[in-house]
Order: sequence, then C-alpha cells, then structure tokens
Amino acid sequence: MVGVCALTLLLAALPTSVGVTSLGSSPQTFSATGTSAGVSLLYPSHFHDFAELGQEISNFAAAAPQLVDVEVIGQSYEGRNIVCLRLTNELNTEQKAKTLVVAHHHGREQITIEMALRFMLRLLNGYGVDPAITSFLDTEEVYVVPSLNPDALDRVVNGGNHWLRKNLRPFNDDGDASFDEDSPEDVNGDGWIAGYDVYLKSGASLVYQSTFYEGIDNDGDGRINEDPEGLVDINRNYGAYWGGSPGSSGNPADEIYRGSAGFSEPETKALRDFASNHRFGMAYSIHSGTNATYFPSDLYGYWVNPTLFSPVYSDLVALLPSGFNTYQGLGEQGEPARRLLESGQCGMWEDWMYSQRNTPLPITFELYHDASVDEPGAFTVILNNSTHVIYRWNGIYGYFNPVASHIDALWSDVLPAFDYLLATTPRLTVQLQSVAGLGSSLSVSVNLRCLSARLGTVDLVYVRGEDGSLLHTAPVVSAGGSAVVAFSLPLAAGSQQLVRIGNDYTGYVRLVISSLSGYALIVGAGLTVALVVAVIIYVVRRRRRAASRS
Ligand SMILES: [Ca+2]
Ligand SMILES: [Ca+2]
Ligand SMILES: [Ca+2]
Ligand SMILES: [Ca+2]
Ligand SMILES: [Zn+2]
Repeated sequence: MVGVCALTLLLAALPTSVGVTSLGSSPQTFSATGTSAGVSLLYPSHFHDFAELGQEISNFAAAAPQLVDVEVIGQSYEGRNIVCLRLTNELNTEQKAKTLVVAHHHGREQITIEMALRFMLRLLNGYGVDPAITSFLDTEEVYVVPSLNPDALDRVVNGGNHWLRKNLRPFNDDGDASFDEDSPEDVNGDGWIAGYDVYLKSGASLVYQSTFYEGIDNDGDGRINEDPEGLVDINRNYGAYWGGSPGSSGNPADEIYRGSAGFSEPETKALRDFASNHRFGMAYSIHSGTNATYFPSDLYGYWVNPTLFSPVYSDLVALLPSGFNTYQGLGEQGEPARRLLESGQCGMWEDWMYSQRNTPLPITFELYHDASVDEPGAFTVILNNSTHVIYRWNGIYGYFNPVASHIDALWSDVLPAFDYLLATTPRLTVQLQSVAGLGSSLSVSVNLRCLSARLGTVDLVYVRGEDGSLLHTAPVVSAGGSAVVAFSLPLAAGSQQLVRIGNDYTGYVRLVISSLSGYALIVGAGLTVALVVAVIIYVVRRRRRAASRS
C-alpha cells in the first residue's frame, strides 16, 4: 500500500519542540499490480505488422491494467489509429514527471517498433520486482508511441515494399490518370527489392547520380517505378524551421520531401496535438539506418546547447556498445554522433520539441545499422562502361533492421540508453527540514533535491495548496542539486493541509501538514505514496503559552 522508506529521512530534521515520532523503515510494498515477468510478446523474434502490433498493445493493457493506459492520438492518412501507451502506476494520481518515446516515423525502420515493444515489456515485467523500474513508474508517466507511421508499416510488411520511408499520402508522380500505380517490387522473388546506385565517372572518382529499384512496368506506360507509393517524410514535416534546406526537399519524389506545409500531415498533427498537452523533460525519437544520437542543432548542424548535450552524449557513448558514437556512412568516423552534413532546422522532430515544446533533451536515437552493408562487398557491379558504373545493393535489411533472430540481442545492447532516459527525466525528492510557528501560520522549511544527474527542474518550483493556489515560488533546482526552500503555511490549529511541491516537468510531491493537539504521527494512512511522492502527516504540538502571546 505505502512506500514509506523515505519517511525516516524526511522526518529526521524536525525541531525538538515539534512532537514527531518516526515509524521507522517499513518493507516497501507496491501500489499497482505489475505483471512480474508474466507478460511476453505474442510474436517474439518477429517483425510485427500493424495488426500484430495492435494485438501486443491489447495484451499489455490486459496484463497490467493499473500500469497501462492506451490512447488513440490521431489517425494516419489512410485512417489507421496512431496509438500512444502511457505506462505509470495509475494508483498514484498526483501529477508526475513525463517521458516520451516515439518510434517509427519511417516505414522501413521496423526495428524501432520492436525496441519500443521491448522497452514497454521491461517496464511491465520489472514493476514490483526491480526497485529502479518500480520507482520510475511510481514517479513518471512514460508515454510510448510505437508507430507514428502505421500506413507505411502495413506496406512494408504486407505490401512487400521494404524501402518505403515516407507516409502514404497519394501523389501522382507522373501526372497520368492514376495515383501511385507503379511502385517497386521483388521481380526475381529473392525476398528483397534490389536498389541500383548510378555513378558518373569523373576522372579517377565516381560521382553519385541517382538510385532506382527493382520493379516492373505495372501500368504499361513504358517506364518502371515511375509513380511509387509514399509522399511525405514526416520527420521533415514538423512546424519548426519547416522548409529548411538541404536537410529537407521540396521535390515530392525525394525521400526527404517535407510536404506542402509544416504539419500538413495527419501523422505529425497527431504528435503535435498530443505533445502540446504535456511537458516532457526527456524524449527519444527512435530511428534506424545509422548508429547515432542527434540533439537539437542550429543551422550549421551544431548543438544549440553544448553545455548540456555534451555530457549527455558522453553518458550515452559510455552506455552503448562501441560503434554507436560515429555517424557511419558519411565520412564522419570518429566525430561525435551529431548531424554534421545534414543541417538541422529543417522540420525535424527534435528541433520542434526543443523550440516549441521546451523539451530540454529531445534526442533522436538512431539505434541500428550494420556497417558491413556499406562495405564494397555488399555491392555488385552490374554495369561498368566508359562513363558510368551501376551497383546493385540488397542491403536493405542490414541497413535498417537486423535479422529477426537478432532483435533481442539488439535490445540488450540499447537497453541501458532507455534506463538512462527514465533516470534523466527530472523529478524531485522533498525532505522536511523544520517547522515552526504557531497560531494560524506555520513556517515550513524543506530541502528539495533534483533526481536527474543532467537536467535541473527546468522551470521554477512551485509550492501549491491542494486547490492549486500558489503559496510560494522557488528557484530552479539544478541537475543533481538541492536547495532549501522556506515558505509559510496558513494553517489554523487543529487543521491540516495538503501541500504540493514541484512543476510541470518534475511532477509534484505531496506533503500533508497537520496542526493538532498532542503528540501523534500518522504516516500515509489510506493514501498511496511512491518512493519520492511522500505523504507526510505530522503533528505539531501546540505550545499554548507561546500561542497565547501572539
Ligand atoms: Ca500516376
Ligand atoms: Ca506516387
Ligand atoms: Ca529481388
Ligand atoms: Ca509504369
Ligand atoms: Zn528514420
């Protein structure tokens, strides 16, 4: 029922004139019902399609109803639900800190859905078993969007087009009478759609020209793949710095086509409307195709807040397997994992989260790439004449997704970065320092500590009454830092008041302060408290003589 082990600490510094008895440590018990490793994937070692993903989500919600809430945040272009799961101890109803994971902006990056599923599985099965996970779900609302681009998921798995990156808004590329009538396909039945890279010979070097794909002339117009499915790169469609170049393109045929306007697409609108209702301290958008972490960057591709991002980057390098700290494939080996060649500020998610939603650490986490598919041996020369070279490439799976049997091993590799996400979300602990005062007002002093090693409380810290009224405003508490905050509390003798301390980033910690006759202490009776959401009821002995003087 009650996690009271923090209370001993919280009560240690009370003045002797206040009659307080500590209950001492109690074994920690858990408020919500977890699954205790009782839930597993219905489709393990398997890349899910849209319908199977829906079954997994339903299974999670059924297995741990006190930890899982499922919300539809919008519909894709073709009307598929875009779902967000909230994982938290729902029996702790106080406002909590919030953390976000968005997966699968890009259709072919299926591994991101698999990582999101395993992240949720870890939380559901660790709650009530692993103290760290229990604490995370007691103090945070963890939001997970496992697929922001469900139309593309359906095409990638069931339509056979493993290359599809963009959303499914139709576009008539060739201006004939039909939309999307000629997409690539696996003509030779070897299980993948080959890509062909065309290079122009320029002296001793080769200059990349274009890429085309395996396919047939579906509509008999004499051209192959001239009107494929897929239009907007939804990770270039956010409404901050929309239109930036060269990071995005205005050409509908390009893989980084930005759409007709910022938030023109239903998928980005859904995320915008959802995120606009929350304040996230930490957020990941997970992708694949390289091993890298991207932070909000300026026009030149440099971090906008290196003082914060640099240590976070170092943390991630230390947590992840070697190889994650390079932007592979663009000649940036050894450079920090940040976008250097693709400029920022071109309608991407992290720049919008940072500049428009004030999320201090939105990180695009590119969590998979097999470098061997970039090696010369992965390419077959199919033409080499005096002017051109054409290579065939089958590396789509190694580029964006591992083989299915390696999904769980990849999850083991990246799991520490997800624990780090939860640990870096700022939260507060509150220690009662002293209580003094008599009659109708108490002077209360508390010690606030920020539980993130990298992020402070972001915003000012507010002391509020139960009705939300503002009693006191305290400065920002720095990352890993603490601060003593004093405030006065109007409180008539014999009454009690709930006090809430925190802000929209950290969530709130509750204190119940009572001024009653006699000595007594009641701790958390009948109330749900988490490790750091301490509910304290303590009793102030009324000093009648002193009171009569005031
Ligand atoms: Ca057409
Ligand atoms: Ca088209
Ligand atoms: Ca093929
Ligand atoms: Ca055609
Ligand atoms: Zn991507």
